[in-house]
Amino acid sequence: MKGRFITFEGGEGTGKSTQVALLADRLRQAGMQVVTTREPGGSPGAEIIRHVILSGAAKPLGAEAEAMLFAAARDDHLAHTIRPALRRGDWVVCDRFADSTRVYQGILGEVDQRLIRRLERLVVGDTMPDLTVVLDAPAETGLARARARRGHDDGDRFEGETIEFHQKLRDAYRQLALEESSRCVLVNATDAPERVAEKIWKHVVDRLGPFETSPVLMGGAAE
Ligand code: Z5A
Repeated sequence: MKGRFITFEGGEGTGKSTQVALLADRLRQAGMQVVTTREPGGSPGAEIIRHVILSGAAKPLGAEAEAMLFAAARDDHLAHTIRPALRRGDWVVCDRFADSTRVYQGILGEVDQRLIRRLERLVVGDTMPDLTVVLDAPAETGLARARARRGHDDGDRFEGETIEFHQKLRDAYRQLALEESSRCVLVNATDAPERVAEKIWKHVVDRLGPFETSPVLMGGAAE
């Protein structure tokens, strides 16, 4: 596979979708072909599974069954979107990936770690991200952003969880970033979006650069 694979992780409202779009713009300016995608979803089959999970229809089946559904969606997403793009040499920037299963189902849902690891090995294999950006913000900050964006709409399956759930989620992501520091970078997501994007860009250049592009495109505001 010739392309590069970057994933974004973090709790709700930490700004993953915002930063996926900003990073994709920046990579395109630097001359890369970029595919942006998301999980659950990102391919027609996986989008159907997304609907089933986020509607809450699968919740009564338990966290183990949800882990299997996320894995099935990921398998379709990898086969139809991610691996073809990487084979073309594109950069794939994905909003959530296998770390979400590790954290939501494995740690918060208390699904047996052996099942989580086996599913990951089976489905993801060696298509692990080259870089994972873990966005970090207090649970209250993320939830307030998500609530403001949502307006009067009901939240999805996970947005209905308690504040303690979202605090544990944050701790689990911080721990993951520490344990997998060769792949992950932890980025403070409480600053303005452009400033967060600048920090992420520096990590991308540092870990995956240099790019064959003009110094002007590589620059940007100071830290
Ligand atoms: N899930 C799982 O359990 N297992 C798995 O394996 C996978 C997923 C893959 C997917 O929900 C759910 O599935 C997710 C985990 C679970 N559960 N939850 N909750 P989703 O895709 O619908 O939602 P999400 O992934 O949690 O993302 P989000 O809540 O939509 O938030 P976000 O992408 O991190 O943030 P955003 O959309 O970029 O920004 C949210 C708002 O804040 C928006 O109005 C922005 O304009 C604003 N924003 C963004 N950045 C900033 C900054 N820096 N300052 C101020 N305001 C900002």
